[in-house]
Amino acid sequence: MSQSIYPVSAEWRDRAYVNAAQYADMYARSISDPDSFWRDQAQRIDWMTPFTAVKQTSFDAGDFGIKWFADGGLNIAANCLDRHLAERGDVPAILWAGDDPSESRTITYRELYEEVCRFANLLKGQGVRKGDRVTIYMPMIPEAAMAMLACARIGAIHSVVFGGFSPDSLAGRITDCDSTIVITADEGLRGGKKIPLKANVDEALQQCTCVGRVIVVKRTGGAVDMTQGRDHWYHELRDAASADCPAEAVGAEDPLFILYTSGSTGKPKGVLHTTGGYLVWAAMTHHYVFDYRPGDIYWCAADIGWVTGHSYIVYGPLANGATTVMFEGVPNYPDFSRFWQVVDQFKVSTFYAAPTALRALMREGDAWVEKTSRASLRILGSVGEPINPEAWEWYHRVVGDGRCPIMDTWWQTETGGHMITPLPGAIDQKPGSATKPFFGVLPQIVDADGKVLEGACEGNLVIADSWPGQMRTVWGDHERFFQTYFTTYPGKYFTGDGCRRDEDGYYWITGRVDDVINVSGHRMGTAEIESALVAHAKVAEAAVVGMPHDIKGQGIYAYVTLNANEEGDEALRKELVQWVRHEIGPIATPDVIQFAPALPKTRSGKIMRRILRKIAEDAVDQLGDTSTLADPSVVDNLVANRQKVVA
Ligand code: 6R9
Repeated sequence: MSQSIYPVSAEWRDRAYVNAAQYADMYARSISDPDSFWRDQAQRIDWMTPFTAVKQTSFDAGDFGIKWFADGGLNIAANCLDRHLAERGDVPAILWAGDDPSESRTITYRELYEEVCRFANLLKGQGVRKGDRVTIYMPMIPEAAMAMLACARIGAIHSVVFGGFSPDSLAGRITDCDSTIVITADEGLRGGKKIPLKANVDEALQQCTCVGRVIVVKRTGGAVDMTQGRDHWYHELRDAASADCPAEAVGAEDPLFILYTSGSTGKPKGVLHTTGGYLVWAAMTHHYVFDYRPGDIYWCAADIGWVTGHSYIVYGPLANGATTVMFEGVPNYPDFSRFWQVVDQFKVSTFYAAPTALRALMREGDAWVEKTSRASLRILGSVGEPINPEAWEWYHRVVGDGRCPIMDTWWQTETGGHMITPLPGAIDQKPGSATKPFFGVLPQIVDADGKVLEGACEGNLVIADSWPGQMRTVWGDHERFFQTYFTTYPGKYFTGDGCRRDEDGYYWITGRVDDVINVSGHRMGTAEIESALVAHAKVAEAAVVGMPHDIKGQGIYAYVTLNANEEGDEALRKELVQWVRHEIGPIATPDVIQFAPALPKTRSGKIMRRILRKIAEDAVDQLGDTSTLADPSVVDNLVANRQKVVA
C-alpha cells in the first residue's frame, strides 16, 4: 500500500470553490442540518413548482421510504437546456469525437435544445406518453444524449442498454420494464469495427411482445432490415417534427430513468432514479468534485450505457451549462495516443476515465502520452473500480505532468453520483484511496455482525442515512429493493463493498464482498455468467469467480462440470467462451475455463466459493479448512488442473 500523500497545492486551495476549512464546515452542516443544507443546494436547479418538504426518508423496516423535495415540480431537460439559452446558446453543449479521428461534431446549446424538442415531438408522435418506458440501445453519438433528454422533456422513463450487450440481454431488459419503443442505430462503430445494433434489436424483439415501434438513427449507412409499420428512420421523422416542445412539469419523485445493473443473485435489477434529488446530486457533485467553471472543456470517457455516462456525460454537466465531450471510440484506436489527441484537439481541462483503460495504456509505455501536449488538463478523475497506486502515480506523473489533482470517485449505479471522493482544493490525496465522504454522505464501516467500527478499521461499507441522489426502488420489485440493500445491516444502506479506514479517516475501497465482480470497470454478477454456461447443452454445472487481472482489475474464472460422456477439450473451451459472449455480450468473456469433474460442496450442497477464489488466485497454500466439504478430494483435482493466464 502506498504511503505517499499529494497535498492540495496552494493554487488549488486558493482558487477552488471549497478549501479544507470550508469542506469541514459544509460537511458538518450537511449532516447536522440536512433540511436547511439541501434546501439551499437545491436552488442550483430551476423548479417549476417550488418544494416545501426537503428530506423525508427512513431506512427502517417499519416506515421505510425515500423522498426528497417531494412536492416540488421541475423538468430536467429544461434545466439542462432551456435555462442556458439566453447566456450560452452559442456555446458548445456537446463536442463529439468520432471513432475515426477525422470525424467530429460541435453541437451548441441552442442546437441541442432544438434537436431535443424535435426528438420529443417525434416520440409523442409515436404515442410515447409520460411514464412510458423507452429503451435506448445506441452507440456513442449525440443522438443518444438527445434521446435521453427527449424522454426527460416529456416525462417518459428511459432505460439505456449498453450497446455491447447481446440480443438476449437486451430482450430481458426490454421485457422487464415493458418498453413500448426502442431507439437504436443501424450500426455502431468502435475501434474500426462495426456493431450490428439494429440486427441485435431485430433478434431481441423476436422475444418481446411489448415493443410496437423502433426508431433507427443512421450512423454508418450499413444495410439493415426495416420491418414495415414497426421500424422508422429517425431522420425522416425528425425532419417532420416541430422544434417547439414545451417541457412537461414532472414531480420531483417521478421516475427519470431505469438502468439495469448486476447484483449477487438473479437477473439484473432495474435501478430506478427519480428526478429532483438525482439532478441536484448530479449537478452538485459535478460542480464541486471537478471544480467546474464556465469555459472548462469537460470529458468523461465512459459510455452512456453505464451510470457514469448518465450522471457525468449528460445530466450533471449539462445541468451546469458545461461543454461535455462525447467520444465514440476506444483508447487504442487508431493508436495508443488517441485519448490524449482528443484532449489536445478539444483543449480538454477535465478528464475522467476508468483505471482499466489507464492500466492498458500504461503498459504501452510513456511515449504515446508524451508525444501529445495535454497542457489544457487541469483535473483528472478515476471511476469504476479501485485504482492501484501504481496506475494512480502514472496517471498523475505522466498524463497530468505532475500538475493535476486526481479525483478518485467511489460511487455506484445505486447512488446516482459521487459518494466518497476528494475535492481538488480541500482534500489531500493518497494514491489508491477515494479519500473522504462528499456532503451529506454518512459512511460507516461495520463488522460481520453489523457492529459499527470506530477509528482505523476494516469491514463492510454502509451508508447510514439517505442522500438526494439515491435510487428509489428496483423497477417492479420494491420488496427486492428493501431486501437487497437494507436488511443485511438493518437501518443502513449496504453498498456490497469492503472498505478500510485509516488513521486519517481516509476510506480505501477493497472491492466487492458479494458475488459481484468488476471486470474492466463493468459490473457483473457471477450468477449471470453461471446461468449462461449452464444453458449450454453440454454443461452440467458451473461456478464463476473473479481472479486478479493486471489490466482488467478482475478477470472471469469459470469452473465447468460437463454432462457425463462429454469431453472437456480445447474446442469445447472455445465454444463455451463464444457461447457466453453470445448469451450476455463480449464484456462477459471468460478469461479461464477450467473443466472440473466436480465442484467443492458442503454437505448441504453449497458450493464453497472461497476455495474456488483461492485456486483462481493461485493461492493454493491458503485454501483454509476443507474438512466440511462433502468430498475433500475434489479440491486436489481442481488444484492440479488450475489454469494460469497472462494478461
Ligand atoms: C460508478 C460505478 C459500482 C462498484 C462499486 C465498487 C466499484 C466504483 C470505485 C469503485 C473503488 C472507486 N467502484 N468506483 N471501487 N474505487 N473509485 O462504477 O457504478 O457500475 O454500479 O459499480 O464499482 O465496487 O460497488 P457501478
